[in-house]
Amino acid sequence: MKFIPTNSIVIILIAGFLSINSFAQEGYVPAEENLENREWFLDAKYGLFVHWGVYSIMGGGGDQGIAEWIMERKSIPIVQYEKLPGFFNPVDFDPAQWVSMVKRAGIKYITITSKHHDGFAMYDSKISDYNIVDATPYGKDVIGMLKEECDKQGVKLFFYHSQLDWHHPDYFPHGRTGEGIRDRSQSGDWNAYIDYMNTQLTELLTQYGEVGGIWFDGMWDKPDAEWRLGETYSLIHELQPGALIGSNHHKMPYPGEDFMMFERDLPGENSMGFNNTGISEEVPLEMCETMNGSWGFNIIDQNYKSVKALIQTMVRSAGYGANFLLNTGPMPNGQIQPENVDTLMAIGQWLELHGESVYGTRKGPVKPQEWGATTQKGNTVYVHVLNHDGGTLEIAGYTPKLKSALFFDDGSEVDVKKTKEGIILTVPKEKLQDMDTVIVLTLK
Ligand code: H79
Repeated sequence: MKFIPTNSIVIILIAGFLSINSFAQEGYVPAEENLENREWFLDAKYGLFVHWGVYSIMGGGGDQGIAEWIMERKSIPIVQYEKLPGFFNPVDFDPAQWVSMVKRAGIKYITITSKHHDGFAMYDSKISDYNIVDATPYGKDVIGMLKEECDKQGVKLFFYHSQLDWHHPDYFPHGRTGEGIRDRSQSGDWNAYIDYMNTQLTELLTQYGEVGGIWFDGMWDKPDAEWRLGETYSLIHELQPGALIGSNHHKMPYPGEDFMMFERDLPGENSMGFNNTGISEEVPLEMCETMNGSWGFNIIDQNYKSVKALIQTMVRSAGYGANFLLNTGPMPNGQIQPENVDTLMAIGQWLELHGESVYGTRKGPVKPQEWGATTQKGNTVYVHVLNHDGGTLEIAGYTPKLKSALFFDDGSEVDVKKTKEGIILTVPKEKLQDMDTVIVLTLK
């Protein structure tokens, strides 16, 4: 091997890690209202993710886990897929019902698909007819209707917007997905596609008043393309300085991004195989999770997680300081699956009693462990015992000065012993709660 000077190795390494996109909105300084919204976001802790589109009609096409990806997974040609909007008629869509359900369930914000990878706009887009108002018999702007109701009831609305687009002719060269869709265009003007996307984002940020933010997805389809992120992020922050931008690109946040998300993973875990980044210390975190194995409506996917499992994931997530964005895929008639409503209400019931230990908290002093997690609010630390048989619970490496230690549910005292390494709590079997045994430590 030829001799390569050390500084060129450094440059080669840096070039390998930093793509053009890494520079994004270089020099971005979040506006005052953006920072306020980040605090609001951190306090909110719990959102509802909504995957709704013309794919919902297909109900997963008979396969578990397939829904909003059906165009790709079943190689449906564009010309055939374009028939779907003609069948989309969600006559039972009642935004007031959605939002009051959300409120009763203790959910603070909704993130809904304005456009998924199939390229179909679920709102009144002027730049393309491939949208719910122009292409469906329903003919109404469900996003606008939902936003109006959210404003009425004080729930924030975020837009999930796919950068990947299997439908648009200028999404070219193609990325790593969608090659089976045989009638995609074989040439195209990439910059025209980015202009199109920026126009749609402008519509979303000017037609509906103030929104919570934009949840980007799909950049991983073409990680090395010139996405002109700096331009897109500046545009969003100019139109709405308070809007929080996040992108599910499976990398550490780029400049201009206001939160970091983890798909189906607690921060720092990599059970999906693509979340192998670090955890940002700079911006708020959010994890998203499905109730079964599908994001969009899937008629046969009964692989539901229990209410207990979902609550415990939410609590562990809060233990990392991360929000929990729980997904539902509404049915093509516009209703949310009754099973999903039941689950959301059961979680809501738990939150009604124990919400204090989740809402408004930040990550606790002890990182989530096998036994549970901790959250903190001022001088109150909540110890969430999630997985324990009762008896002593040693928390190593934590030596707080305690004023009191009480069981959340009945206010009785918790026996605490101090050791050199930490503290030992006694959690008698009869004090164990099914979902989460919360212990409230008040610090001196
Ligand atoms: O909207 C939902 C899904 O439709 C979307 N994100 C959530 C919120 C999603 N798209 N893909 N995935 C979820 C997981 C699949 C990732 C893969 Fe790949 C894309 C596997 C192969 C291509 C990215 C690139 C991860 C590995 C390589």
